[in-house]
Amino acid sequence: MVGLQAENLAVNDGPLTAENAALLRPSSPSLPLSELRERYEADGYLFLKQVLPRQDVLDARNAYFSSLKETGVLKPGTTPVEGVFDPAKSHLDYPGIGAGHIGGNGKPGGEQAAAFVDLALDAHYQEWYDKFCNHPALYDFVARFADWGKNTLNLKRTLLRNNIPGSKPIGVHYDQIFLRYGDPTSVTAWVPMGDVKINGGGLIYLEDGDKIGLELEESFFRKAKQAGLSDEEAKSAFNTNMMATGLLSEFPAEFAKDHGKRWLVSEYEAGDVVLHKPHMIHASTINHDPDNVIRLATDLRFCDSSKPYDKRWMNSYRFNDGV
Ligand SMILES: O=C(O)CCC(=O)C(=O)O
Ligand SMILES: [Fe+2]
Repeated sequence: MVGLQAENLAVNDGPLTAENAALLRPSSPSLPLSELRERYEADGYLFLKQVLPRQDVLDARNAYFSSLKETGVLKPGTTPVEGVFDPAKSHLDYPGIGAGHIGGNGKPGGEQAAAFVDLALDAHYQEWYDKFCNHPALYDFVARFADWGKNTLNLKRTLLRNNIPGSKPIGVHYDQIFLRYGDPTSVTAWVPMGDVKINGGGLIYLEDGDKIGLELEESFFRKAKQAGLSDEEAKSAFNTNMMATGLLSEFPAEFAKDHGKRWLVSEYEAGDVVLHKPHMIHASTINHDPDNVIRLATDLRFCDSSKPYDKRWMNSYRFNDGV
């Protein structure tokens, strides 16, 4: 495995090296549940190796890129499942949904990009995608892990994120900001759809990020209350204390340094899934895959339907859906 010395392992504002990064801790899904739960509580994440059948993930990757092929995004002579970006093209003409921007989630790109963006959105409504998002291997695992049984609800709103090499990755955030009408017990499952090299644009987690996220949330709430808002208003006012997009920062390296923490990084294999807590701070690296492989991933969110959950997440993703 290529470790932290991988060439060009970087975030928006600079390189990740042994100075400011370390490796994510992998866990086998067959470990005792008590051990897996302890890790999730202590780390804020649980990096599950091979919890989905690899071939099912590759089939979904194949379906996705087959549907986008006609836009010319793929390198001639390569197969859809490889998902190799055509080096003759500019990533600006293939903007990723939900990559550089969340919160203000309007349609990215101009005229030139429209066909690609429309098809990338369309994928969210395909049968193969619905099946993938509801894969019993993951659903059953989460139902047991969270101990929610039949109350385990897989929220319908998901984002299929295609990070083309060189495009702008998502900034620093925690998910509760976007699920703020729900109980803060939801579980996000970040699902890479294909192998992702360590410098191929995978998700990264801040060491002790759950604790820091919780502290930030409390301070946002305090500030909103001090400004004279009611509890309900304070909830929706979190955004007024941060960037308009709901992000905490566009500069992961600086953010980690300011908090005296490192980013935890990894390569991922098709079939791996990372579960993370609603206040766990994360971001993404820039896709610098040396073979120009497009990083594709989706994020699924599970919650306990017997508790309040964010109803805005019960519809499939649309542009400008206000989340
Ligand atoms: O895939 C990404 O770049 C972002 C994913 C994310 O933020 C999440 O799964 O919560
Ligand atoms: Fe997130």
